[in-house]
Amino acid sequence: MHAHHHDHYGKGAAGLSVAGFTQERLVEIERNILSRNDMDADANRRRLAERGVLALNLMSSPGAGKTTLLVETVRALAGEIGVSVVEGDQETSNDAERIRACGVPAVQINTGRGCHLDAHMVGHALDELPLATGDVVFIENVGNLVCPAAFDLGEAGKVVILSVTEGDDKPLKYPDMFAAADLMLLNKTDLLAHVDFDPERAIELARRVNPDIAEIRLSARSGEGMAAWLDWVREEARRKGSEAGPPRPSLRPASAHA
Ligand SMILES: Nc1nc2c(ncn2[C@@H]2O[C@H](COP(=O)(O)OP(=O)(O)OP(=O)(O)O)[C@@H](O)[C@H]2O)c(=O)[nH]1
Ligand SMILES: [Mg+2]
Repeated sequence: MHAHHHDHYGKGAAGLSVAGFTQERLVEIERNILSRNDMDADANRRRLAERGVLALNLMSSPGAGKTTLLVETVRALAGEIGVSVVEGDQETSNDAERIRACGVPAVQINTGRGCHLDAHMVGHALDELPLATGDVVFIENVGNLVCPAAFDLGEAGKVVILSVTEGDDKPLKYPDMFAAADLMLLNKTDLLAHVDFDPERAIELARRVNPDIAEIRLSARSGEGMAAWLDWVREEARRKGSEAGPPRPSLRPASAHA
């Protein structure tokens, strides 16, 4: 890479530089990939809407606490709402196993070198899950604050999790993620006393890139703030379920059970 050949490295029309590719060609490639993904995402969205199922796309940097939060969430909601999980990681099925240990169906997707889930992968995962009216499917994306922001999965809502150990400046450094999210969860509040993280500043910076972003502070460890998050999920699930018409039973049994 010869960054000095460019006036502003990565600042061309494509937003990145790849040796041997013109900016125009890169823009065209990106457009083709995204339009294919958007068609698959629309198919997922229709299918979920017909069945009255709420899908939430959870995104964060590695280790912000997505799986830990999901374990606590499915434990709290199981028995009350039908829940299932799609897990995205480059490698391993560790996270799906953590969910299945709670008695909740989970499908693991391994993206290999890929840095995000796409709508096609999620469509296949949905085939494996029971989808009944009023249910919630949580999708845990691959851990990073960049790639997952650009790919619509057909979900109803995007949730970004920012933990207090990551620094309160992240919304400005990764603006695409915070611009795309409907809800920001500030996680690991039990650690606030030990880190220089100003929750008010994090929220203010997130609102600069996305004035409409909702915010909940919580700790999956201590349970603080979990009630507000669970109520948010319940309300979104109720809304989706009521949009779908009369309740219908699941079309297919879960083949991804523990
Ligand atoms: N203190 C504290 N630790 C937490 C909390 N939530 C998660 N952790 C810890 O953070 C670490 C990472 O948690 P995970 O749930 O695996 O994070 P993740 O976002 O799923 O990580 P990836 O799937 O690798 O991207 C684990 O050691 C958790 O125990 C919290 O609320 N407080
Ligand atoms: Mg995880």
